Amino acid sequence: MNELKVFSIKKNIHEDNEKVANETREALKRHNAYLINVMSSPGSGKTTTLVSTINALKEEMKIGVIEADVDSDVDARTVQNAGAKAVQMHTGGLCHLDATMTQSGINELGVEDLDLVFLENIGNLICPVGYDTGAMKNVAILSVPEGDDKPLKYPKIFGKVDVLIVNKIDVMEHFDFNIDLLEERVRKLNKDILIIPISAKTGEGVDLWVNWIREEMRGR
Ligand SMILES: Nc1nc2c(ncn2[C@@H]2O[C@H](COP(=O)(O)OP(=O)(O)O)[C@@H](O)[C@H]2O)c(=O)[nH]1
Ligand SMILES: [Mg+2]
Repeated sequence: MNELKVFSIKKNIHEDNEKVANETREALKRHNAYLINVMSSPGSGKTTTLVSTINALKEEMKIGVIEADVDSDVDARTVQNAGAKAVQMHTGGLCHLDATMTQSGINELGVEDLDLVFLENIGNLICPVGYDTGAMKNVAILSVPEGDDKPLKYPKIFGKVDVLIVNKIDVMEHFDFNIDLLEERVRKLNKDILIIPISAKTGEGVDLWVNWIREEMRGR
């Protein structure tokens, strides 16, 4: 098994988060690396979506993943096995990542040889959205079993992200999930958002998501 870097980070309350985030974006641009921040509840399919994405893109670009969790290294091992360069950050109980923590992740990962980097944020719909990590784009995943009412309960995240992936559409028939109603609720909060229904498991819709990434990277 490949060696995997696992390290702990702490919150730096003295840094100006916006300043550090902007510095991160500038540094990534200099290295021609594109950072996407992925946020969602635990279990909605962040890691599975990343694995599908890595499988779809790994022949055409070098991909890295910064995994952030309170504990364990299972996700980092999973994306590493899929073909990404990976590091695992431990937040010691913190429920979000700020720009300084993300910068530590980028430094540990080393992005000089990478084209595309994903940040798998800590699983929850509340804390991560308050912090600019330095990513170029922010993505949320909502899975069908979580329900179509989540934009009503957690408006901030749906109002902020560039893309909403609606995952687990393969199990739609088992849930009373109304995707039109979800879209209506999300658009009230964010008229410019791109909504992409997928099944990370079967691969349905993943091409739309992957094409969006290609387009964004072309225009960087
Ligand atoms: N049916 C179905 N299950 C999925 C899909 N995506 C993820 N899962 C399952 O949902 C569980 C949590 O997925 P994971 O990617 O670990 O979620 P994370 O905690 O957000 O990273 C796992 O058992 C996955 O196999 C999907 O599109 N359809
Ligand atoms: Mg995960």
